Amino acid sequence: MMWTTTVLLLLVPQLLSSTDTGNNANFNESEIVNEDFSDAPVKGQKPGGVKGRDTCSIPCEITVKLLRDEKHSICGQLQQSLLAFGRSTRKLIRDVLDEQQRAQDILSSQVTELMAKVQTLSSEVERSNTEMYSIKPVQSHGRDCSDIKDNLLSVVPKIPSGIYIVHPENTDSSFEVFCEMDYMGGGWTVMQRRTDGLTDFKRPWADYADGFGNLAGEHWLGLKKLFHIVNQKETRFQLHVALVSQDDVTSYASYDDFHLDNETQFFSIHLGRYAGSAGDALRGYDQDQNQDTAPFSASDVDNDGCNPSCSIDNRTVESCSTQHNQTGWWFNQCGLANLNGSPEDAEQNREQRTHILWDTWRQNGVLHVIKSVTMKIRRIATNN
Ligand SMILES: *[C@@H]1O[C@H](CO)[C@@H](O)[C@H](O)[C@H]1NC(C)=O
Ligand SMILES: *[C@@H]1O[C@H](CO)[C@@H](O)[C@H](O)[C@H]1NC(C)=O
Ligand SMILES: *[C@@H]1O[C@H](CO)[C@@H](O)[C@H](O)[C@H]1NC(C)=O
Ligand SMILES: *[C@@H]1O[C@H](CO)[C@@H](O)[C@H](O)[C@H]1NC(C)=O
Ligand SMILES: [Ca+2]
Repeated sequence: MMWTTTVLLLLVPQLLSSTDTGNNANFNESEIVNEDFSDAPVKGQKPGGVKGRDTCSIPCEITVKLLRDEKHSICGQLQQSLLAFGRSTRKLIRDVLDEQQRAQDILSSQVTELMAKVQTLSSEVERSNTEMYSIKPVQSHGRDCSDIKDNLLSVVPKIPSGIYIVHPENTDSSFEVFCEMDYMGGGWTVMQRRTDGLTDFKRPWADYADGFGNLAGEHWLGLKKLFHIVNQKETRFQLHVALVSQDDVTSYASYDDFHLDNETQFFSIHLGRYAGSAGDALRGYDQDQNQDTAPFSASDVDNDGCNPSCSIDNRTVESCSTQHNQTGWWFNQCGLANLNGSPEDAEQNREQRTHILWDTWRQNGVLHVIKSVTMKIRRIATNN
């Protein structure tokens, strides 16, 4: 662009001066060029050969010669300039085209990249929708997954795991839950699942009360729904915590009388007797660490027993939820269990209490690195 402007600026005075020597006011570019071409081979031609309107005497002839020479040289320059201009214009156009091509190439590679990303995402979505059991909740009502299992067992030989609608006794509410029908005899209502860390568990009280996440994947069923299930008349529930370590070692902790107090009581947890292979982390090693009967805390509701503060690992802690990456749990002076932490990756800082914590599951004193956990409940047959 710069170059073009410069050429034009250089050309303008020359063109103007050519006009002065040629047909006044009636300037015709192509005429000049033509004239120049016809002049070019006539170098050294006799002065008398000048065409044109002039009928001059000798001094006039000299003037004509001078003018002719001047015109000739100007026309030569002009021709060269035009040729150069043409070359440059072609180069410029080539450059512009090249640049456009490059831009187009970059754009199309970006488009390709985006398309690939979209494809990955949609296949990811498809996979999480189809790979995990049934997408649509099964329209088979029961009070909880144990009840559904009992109701269906006489009708179908094999009951699939998946999302079912339940309607606990003495409540107005019915809602979806994930039922595990294969694991350990089936009939399990899943109340929490942590597997890939993709669901945000940094949540306020309202979310822990109502539930969040994706029932077929990571989720927290919600304290209100859980309360409805475990507080049905003449039922008793078992809580089963299933842990998987990074090395694919599994273990469990089981409690035989799991129930919650109501929301006024901040859904305090009650456990019953422990059995299992992972250790009783919910009770810990001494009374200070016991979470049995502890009320629930979240990032914005503090019932954690650190009032105003606790000393944990020589650090002053005012909020266990903050200490545990803003998750909700039945903290009691924080304690040794929090299954709502993040699935741990190997590089993560062990000093921080942000991962899935079950402090009694150790091998030779070393904590297992927990990559996934499921909390599920099932009715226990009562003797009557
Ligand atoms: C300019 O020259 C062309 C070609 O010789 C001619 O057709 C045209 O009429 C001329 N224009 C003027 C304004 O003289
Ligand atoms: C804290 O929680 C967020 C959201 O779930 C997560 O992305 C982050 O990795 C967690 N931090 C740690 C240190 O685990
Ligand atoms: C919650 O439980 C307490 C103690 O059992 C009871 O006094 C209170 O009325 C209950 N609140 C609701 C809203 O049911
Ligand atoms: C806490 O401090 C005491 C005394 O300063 C020290 O002996 C102990 O090892 C510390 N504990 C931790 C977990 O850092
Ligand atoms: Ca506190």
